[in-house]
Amino acid sequence: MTDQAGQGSGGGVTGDLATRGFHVFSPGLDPVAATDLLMAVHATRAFGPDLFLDEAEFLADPQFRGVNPRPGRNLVDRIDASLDFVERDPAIVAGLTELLGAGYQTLDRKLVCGVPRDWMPDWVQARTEGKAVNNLGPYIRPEYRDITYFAGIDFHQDLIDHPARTADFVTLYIYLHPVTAVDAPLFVLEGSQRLASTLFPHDLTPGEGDQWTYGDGRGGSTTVTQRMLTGGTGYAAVWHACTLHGTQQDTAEHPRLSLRYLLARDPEAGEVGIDAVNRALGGPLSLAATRRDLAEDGSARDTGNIVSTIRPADQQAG
Ligand SMILES: O=C(O)CCC(=O)C(=O)O
Repeated sequence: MTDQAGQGSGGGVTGDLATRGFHVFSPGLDPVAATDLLMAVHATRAFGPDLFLDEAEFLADPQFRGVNPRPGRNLVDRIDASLDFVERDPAIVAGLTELLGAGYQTLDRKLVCGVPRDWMPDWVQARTEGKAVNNLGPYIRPEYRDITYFAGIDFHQDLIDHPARTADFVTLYIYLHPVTAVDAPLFVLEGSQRLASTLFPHDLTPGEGDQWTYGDGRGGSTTVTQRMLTGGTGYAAVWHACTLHGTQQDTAEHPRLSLRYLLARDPEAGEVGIDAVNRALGGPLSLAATRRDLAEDGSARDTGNIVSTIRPADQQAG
């Protein structure tokens, strides 16, 4: 087993993003406020199998695009609980200001649900088996698509959803309850940001213990270290848009509920932390096309799923 090196903040937000590709805020955010939000989320619907469409309803009009939260259909914008415990937390604000500038921009904020396998109808399980990106939005009733639902997602960069955009943004991810190995914790590949933007699915070969060899498709490669991000209510981590990360399917009996923000550099700022981080990367900061696993209709082709091959015994706390 590796040590718990990643659970704290090694070199501050900018330093950690430069060396590791991610930073864990220690201590995390107010657990009472996070629990208030969690309870408010649970009050909005019965989390369980009834979230799903019937197969016949799905087949009548399959929709693979436009199934995530969006303006006008985003639970965080109408929920009866405050997000100030995140957005006004002094350590979060200071860290993001150092990294992105005082006028950093919120590109997106939403709730993410890791869906337990037991909830999934057989026909959905059959459609998601072996797929790399199991965003369940297409199979969820439209009125519940104000949250993103995952049955795991393979190692990817968050640049994946932003073709042609520069990697001038980060993801802030917050657990709303304790997350252990069975609750679909985030796995990050420490050091993977070094290869800058690369095409999904990624070239990853398992190595010794928690190491992987990661190729950039341009002739370069590096060794990266798998870290599992587990923690209590209010656990908060931030990662670079080029840092590889993913989740396995939730194997607990309850969903994993998290908050996810995308936060971008202040366009008016002078030199900020992410500029130095990005100058040190060994490759392009954007890609015109970020993935090659999608069919014409937006559905995912069967490309396998690398993160799901990590066995529980190999899981190392990050
Ligand atoms: O919450 C999850 O299961 C996956 C989240 C993730 O990787 C992402 O939002 O980029």
